[in-house]
Amino acid sequence: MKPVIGITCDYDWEKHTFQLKSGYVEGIYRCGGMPFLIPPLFSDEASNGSNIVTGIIHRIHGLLLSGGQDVHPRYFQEQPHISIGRVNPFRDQTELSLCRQAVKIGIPVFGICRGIQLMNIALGGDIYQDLMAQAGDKGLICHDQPAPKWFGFHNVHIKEGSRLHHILGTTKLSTNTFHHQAVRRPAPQLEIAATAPDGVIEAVECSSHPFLIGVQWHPECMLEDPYMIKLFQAFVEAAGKICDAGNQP
Ligand SMILES: [Mn+2]
Repeated sequence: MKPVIGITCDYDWEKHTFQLKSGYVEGIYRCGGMPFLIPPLFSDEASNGSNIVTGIIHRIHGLLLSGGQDVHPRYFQEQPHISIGRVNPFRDQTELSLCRQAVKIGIPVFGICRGIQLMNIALGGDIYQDLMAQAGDKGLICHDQPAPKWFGFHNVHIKEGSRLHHILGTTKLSTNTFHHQAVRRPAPQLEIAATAPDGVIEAVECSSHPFLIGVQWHPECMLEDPYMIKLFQAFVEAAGKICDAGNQP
C-alpha cells in the first residue's frame, strides 16, 4: 500500500478557492506516495476543528506543510511588524494543530518555505517577520530571486552529520529562494541543518523524530534536480515505514 501524504493547501478568501501548486503533488506522486490534499478548516483548535484535524492525522502517514503566506505573529507572542505580508487565519490554525499532533505521535513531517516557519512556530520557536527590516544590517544576500523558480540561485551549507546531510550526501547545495521571512530562534526540539552564506537559517530538523525536516527553499519547483527529488524520496520512504508498520489505519 502506498503511504498517504497529507499536503496542506492555501485558501484565497476573496475568491473562495483552495489552491496548491502542482509541484508538491507531483513530487510526492513521483516518489511513490499517495497525495491527499488538506484544506484549511474553518474553526479554531478549541472547537470542532481539532477533532477534524485529529481524524485527518489518523488517516495519513506523512504531513507535507506547503509554502504560502505569512503566519500571524501572535503565535510567537508578537504584534504584526509593518512589513508583514498577507496572513491567513484559518490556515494558521489548521496547520499549527496538524503539525503539533503529527509531531506528537511520530508521523513524518516535511515543511517547505512557510512550512519550515510554521513548524518552528508550532514547536515554540520564532521567525523574522521581515528579513530586510529585522536583519537588514547583517549583510543579507538576495533571498527573493529575480530568476526562474526552478533555478538554483544561492548556495546553502548543509551541516555535516545532520539528517539532511545523510539524505543529500553533500554539504553544499544550490537552492532557489523566495522568502522575506526566516527562522530566527529555532524551537527547542529543532536543530539547524543548513544556513545560507549570510547566516540565514535555511533548514531545521529533529534527530529524535522519525522524520521532521523543514527547508526554506522550494524543492517542489526543482524536481529535475537530483538532490531535490531525494528530499521527497526520503520523506515518502519514512512515511512508508509508518504505513507498513500499521501504525495508522
Ligand atoms: Mn534563501
